[in-house]
Amino acid sequence: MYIIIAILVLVFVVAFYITSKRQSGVQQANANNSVIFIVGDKNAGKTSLLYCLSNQNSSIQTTNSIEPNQTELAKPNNQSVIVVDVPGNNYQKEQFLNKIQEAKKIILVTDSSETSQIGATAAILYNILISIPFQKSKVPILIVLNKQDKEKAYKAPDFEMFLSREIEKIKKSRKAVQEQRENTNDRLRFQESQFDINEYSSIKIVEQSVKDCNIQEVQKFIFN
Ligand SMILES: Nc1nc2c(ncn2[C@@H]2O[C@H](COP(=O)(O)OP(=O)(O)O)[C@@H](O)[C@H]2O)c(=O)[nH]1
Ligand SMILES: [Mg+2]
Repeated sequence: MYIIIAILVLVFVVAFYITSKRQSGVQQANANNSVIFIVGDKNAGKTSLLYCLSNQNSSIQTTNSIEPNQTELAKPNNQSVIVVDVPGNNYQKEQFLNKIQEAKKIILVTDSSETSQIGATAAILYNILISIPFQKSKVPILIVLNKQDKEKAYKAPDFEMFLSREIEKIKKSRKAVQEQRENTNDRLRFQESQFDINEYSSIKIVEQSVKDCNIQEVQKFIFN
């Protein structure tokens, strides 16, 4: 009888040891992975970009953009990077802003043939800039002016001008609110000087066309 109990206890101990080892292994693997977010207005080309990156990789989970799609890419140094396509309805949510601290890098995609996207793009950028994780660690951001193949597509200098105008509008409306409770880490709204993206050394702007998977700049940003 005692022998049976002793054997059972031994089996439990060994099983527990094995599962706990395996779990810590998984946690370690996750810690080594870096996460990159693809954000941007609806129709900007986020999902197209993720498809190009994954090269129609079967690990990609396609949904109707309610939940994030993601893919895992192998880096030359054997580490991997997880790229997440964040759906357009998520940017205002605490949940996304809290997750920024997990992000090693952020790719902000905009349809540069649609000036109507600049307002939404500016709002996403603004929320990232005033988030505590960004202010602490200055996560590198790549702004992709997508759909350069389209005739009407604007270039980087025009984008910078439009963006600055939109950020100023956001600053003004947030200053008008002036509530203490609301986002106390939003110091940007009190900045007297006009918003200038060139003052942020961690932000880079590139012109690109995801359509034919011409995404060299994005790949450089991810893998460097
Ligand atoms: N002309 C052109 N169309 C593009 C480009 N990138 C994406 N699209 C198209 O834009 C639409 C929206 O793309 P999608 O990736 O679904 O955008 P998302 O909503 O940001 O995920 C699709 O019809 C794409 O085929 C591009 O570089 N050029
Ligand atoms: Mg999408």
